[in-house]
Amino acid sequence: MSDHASSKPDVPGIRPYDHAAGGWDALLATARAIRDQMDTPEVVASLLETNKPTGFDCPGCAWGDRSPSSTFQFCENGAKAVTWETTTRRATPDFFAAHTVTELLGWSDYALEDVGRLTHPLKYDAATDTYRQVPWDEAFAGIGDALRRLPDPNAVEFYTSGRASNEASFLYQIFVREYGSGNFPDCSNMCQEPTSVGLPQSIGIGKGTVSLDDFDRCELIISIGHNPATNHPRMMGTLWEASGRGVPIVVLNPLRERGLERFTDPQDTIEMMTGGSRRIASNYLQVRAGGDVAALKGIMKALIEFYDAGATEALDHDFIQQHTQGFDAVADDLRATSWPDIERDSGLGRDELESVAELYARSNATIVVYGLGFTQHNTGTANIHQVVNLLLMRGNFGKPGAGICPLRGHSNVQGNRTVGITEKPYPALLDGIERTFGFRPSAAQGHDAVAAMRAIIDGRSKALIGLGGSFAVAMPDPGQCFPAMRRLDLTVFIGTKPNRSHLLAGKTSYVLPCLGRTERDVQATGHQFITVEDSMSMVHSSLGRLEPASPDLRSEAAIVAGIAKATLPKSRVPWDELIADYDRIRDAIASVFTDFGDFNTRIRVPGGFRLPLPPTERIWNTPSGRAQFMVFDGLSEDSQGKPGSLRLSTIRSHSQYNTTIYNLDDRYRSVFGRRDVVFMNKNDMAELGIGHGDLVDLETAILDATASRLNGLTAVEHDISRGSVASYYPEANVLIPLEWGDKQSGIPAYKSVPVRVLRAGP
Ligand SMILES: Nc1nc2c(c(=O)[nH]1)N[C@H]1C(S)=C(S)[C@@H](COP(=O)(O)OP(=O)(O)OC[C@H]3O[C@@H](n4cnc5c(=O)[nH]c(N)nc54)[C@H](O)[C@@H]3O)O[C@H]1N2
Ligand SMILES: Nc1nc2c(c(=O)[nH]1)N[C@H]1C(S)=C(S)[C@@H](COP(=O)(O)OP(=O)(O)OC[C@H]3O[C@@H](n4cnc5c(=O)[nH]c(N)nc54)[C@H](O)[C@@H]3O)O[C@H]1N2
Ligand SMILES: [Mo]
Repeated sequence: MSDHASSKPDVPGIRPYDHAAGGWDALLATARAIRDQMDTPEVVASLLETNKPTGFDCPGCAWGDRSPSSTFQFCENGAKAVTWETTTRRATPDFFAAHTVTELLGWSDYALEDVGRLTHPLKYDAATDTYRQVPWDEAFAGIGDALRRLPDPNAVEFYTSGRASNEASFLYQIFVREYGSGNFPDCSNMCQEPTSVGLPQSIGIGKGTVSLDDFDRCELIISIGHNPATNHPRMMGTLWEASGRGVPIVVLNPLRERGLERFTDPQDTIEMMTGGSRRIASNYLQVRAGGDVAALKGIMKALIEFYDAGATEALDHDFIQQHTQGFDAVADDLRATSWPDIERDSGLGRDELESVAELYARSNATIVVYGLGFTQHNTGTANIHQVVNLLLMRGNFGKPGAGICPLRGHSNVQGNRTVGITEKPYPALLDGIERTFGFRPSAAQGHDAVAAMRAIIDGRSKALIGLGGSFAVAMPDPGQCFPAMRRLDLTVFIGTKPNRSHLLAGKTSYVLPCLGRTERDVQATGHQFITVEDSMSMVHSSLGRLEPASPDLRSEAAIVAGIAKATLPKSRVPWDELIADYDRIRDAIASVFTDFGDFNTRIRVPGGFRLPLPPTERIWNTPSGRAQFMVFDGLSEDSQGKPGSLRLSTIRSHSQYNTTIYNLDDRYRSVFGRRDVVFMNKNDMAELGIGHGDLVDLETAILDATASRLNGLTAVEHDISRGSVASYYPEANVLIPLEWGDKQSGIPAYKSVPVRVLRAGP
């Protein structure tokens, strides 16, 4: 980009940023976050407790941790997540009395959360259009009463955002199932659902199979559709080390992301002092948005061609024979797929794909890691199948240094699933609940996120409870979702800071403030810790030590229990006993889920324990007892876009956490102080007659769908593949129809929306 940057016109807020990711600028940004949000030394010192065995689990991401003895790992965005929670600002009842909900709806997402931590339970008062303080008991009684009065438990949606601890999520799902609902829309439905659905079909479990030790031993990393310097910053240390060992790193991403190109490790004194950096990607393939199936098929086709030409070591024949099923059908499909089609749909050259196949054929231990750029597509589940096909071809499961690594989003989204937050109940879960609590929940499938929002829009669902998060803002199509929320009979949000979803108050609405991870949680038997599961299936404890933001906060687990007791006076669950001592919740978890045997002992070993992952022992819990090659007929779903449309990817800036906006900079992409931009390829711009800095409108261009528009963006020339454009989430969600997504997993295709870019009218 920088070579022609000088010839481009000046655009406010767009300044070339040429440094490697990390380095001094990351330290400075951390210092700024601390200065802006925290002003007591005790709180600043708490940062050093992040991810230590005696400290709290970082709420920033779900990347694994090194051995328990390791020192504090520096991470700019982890520090931002912590400072955002430990801020000294407060959203008090006085604040809410002074601002009507209508007024607050006009504030930006950034301004809303920046008010600070919620301090008291609140109830919406329609007469004054304000949230008013309400005593906890009154809030619980009101919610219980409203839930009991609803004629059908399945008319209530129970949303979970992935920060909730194992203990809180477990109690929540037990409560919901005893109440009689099976509706569990959750944030996992929006990020890794294709993994949860597709991976079990392929290898018998819906989780990643690698550990951090595997990264020390791998010979090749293939990294698809994620932006680790921003979203999984602790992963940068791992990639940096692998690069230092000379491991090739192949990147598939439409955008050139700085952190995937070069990284200066703030932990490395020499690099910091000399201004040095390390290359991350050895091969950077700028795939077209939505072109990953085509790219993977290209790599696999090349592999088959090497094999057919006599290089039989290109495939792991013994593994395919002993452990898999369906290889021939996949090989036939690849032979029948033409290179010109692969090149057109992937946007990549045959030579680029063949070079990757050569690297892959030479590697004895390959890890594929992927994020949302790979999952949030109409072909999300098919993408997972294809990448597993690739790994199976060379036996990359059940040996050191090899495997699959889906990057989970929220710090405990994987744990939420493990302890039973799922709209698809399975027999072992129902048996376990019956064994432990003496009731058998319904086996019926409930609503996932899209189905839940559809039911709210259609008026079939009457109430929404949100354990964290900002459901309405996270979903596509706010034009439909926002007004529908306000028609609900009851909304309840358990959160730490005010956000837009809280303001979309239904007829009766409560906002209940909870403790964050960093804060001391004291119950009847004393100071409690909670547990979480990271992307590597490691379960470990997290202990908050800070003084709570307000004496009126309660833990998420205690709030769930309060609602449950008020809703189900004859509950079979001993709520008070469980809340008094979280060890008892963990005993119940171990009773329902046999993988958690001896939970309370094993969790006290520093570093915690790993849940079983059968594919790492080459055990395949699939119907055939083998790993399954899966055919996908085709290369992409391009046909659903109107002719001439481009593919829009909605992405995160460096200064946001999902719907939480920390500030308006996106340093690594050279954007400062604004978010109203659309990144475009210069050839696409030339073809459309759009210049760098021009005002444009985006219009959805899906066949048979009504077009919605996002007006007044500034077009920014960027190093992005042809045919692809990118803009920020959540602003761009107006362009995405609710049901635009993967039919198999239900995930919205947030990364692949056909759009037109139009010059803004006068
Ligand atoms: N600081 C911070 N940390 C976070 C979060 C946050 O918002 N802020 N969010 C958390 C959550 S919940 C999640 S799920 C994760 C998200 O972590 P990521 O998966 O890294 O999320 P995105 O920013 O959405 O980035 C996706 C990447 O995919 C690329 N991409 C877009 N379209 C395509 C495509 O068609 N093919 C390919 N191969 N790539 C594509 C984009 O260019 C971008 O680099 O991070 C977690 N961690
Ligand atoms: N267009 C587009 N849309 C997307 C995505 C995308 O890539 N593109 N990504 C999707 C993904 S991956 C996700 S995960 C969703 C995010 O969806 P959510 O998880 O619903 O959203 P967050 O922004 O993480 O939630 C922020 C709120 O959580 C609350 N909170 C913070 N910490 C805590 C805590 O410890 N406990 C509780 N109870 N509450 C807390 C605060 O009140 C804060 O306002 O968005 C999805 N939407
Ligand atoms: Mo996510």
